[in-house]
Amino acid sequence: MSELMNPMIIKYFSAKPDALLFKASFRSFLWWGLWQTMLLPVFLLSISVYSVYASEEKTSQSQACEINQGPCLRKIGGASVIFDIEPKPVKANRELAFTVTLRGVKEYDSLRLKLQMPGMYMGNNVVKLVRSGKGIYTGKGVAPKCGSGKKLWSASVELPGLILPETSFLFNVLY
Ligand SMILES: [Cu+2]
Repeated sequence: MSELMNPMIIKYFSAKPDALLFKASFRSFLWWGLWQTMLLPVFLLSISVYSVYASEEKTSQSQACEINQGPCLRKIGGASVIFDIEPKPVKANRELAFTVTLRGVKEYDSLRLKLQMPGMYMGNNVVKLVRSGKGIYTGKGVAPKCGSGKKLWSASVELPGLILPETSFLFNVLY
């Protein structure tokens, strides 16, 4: 057995207990110091990552829209997205004319407008908005009456190629 032990282990076992204790505590002190110096950059990095994530969240969130008061404006950087529905007041189970006006954004042939209820699957309801003027896109669709009695809808405009490829407007329908 003793022939199999390497010199380091023999040295370790033959060392005096207080010397061993000192070695062990000095080593743990070094580790602690290493942790402290490593934790600070990790901490700072996580804060910066979180703040970028938080601001990203903020810009991708839906915008509440008082649609019956008039069109909704959403600014994204230097671009503007204006959302409107006619006729007013906006009602469920009725044909609605959706208009999206883009300023400071490239021209598209058409846009996809997804109609959804937050937190509920209401089928695949996509309105095709066709370009009807410079930066103006229009199309018709229906927001069905919901069995749950909820009236909040989300209209998400897909803007392919932009930093924010989708922007949503929240609006209420009347029954
Ligand atoms: Cu619903």
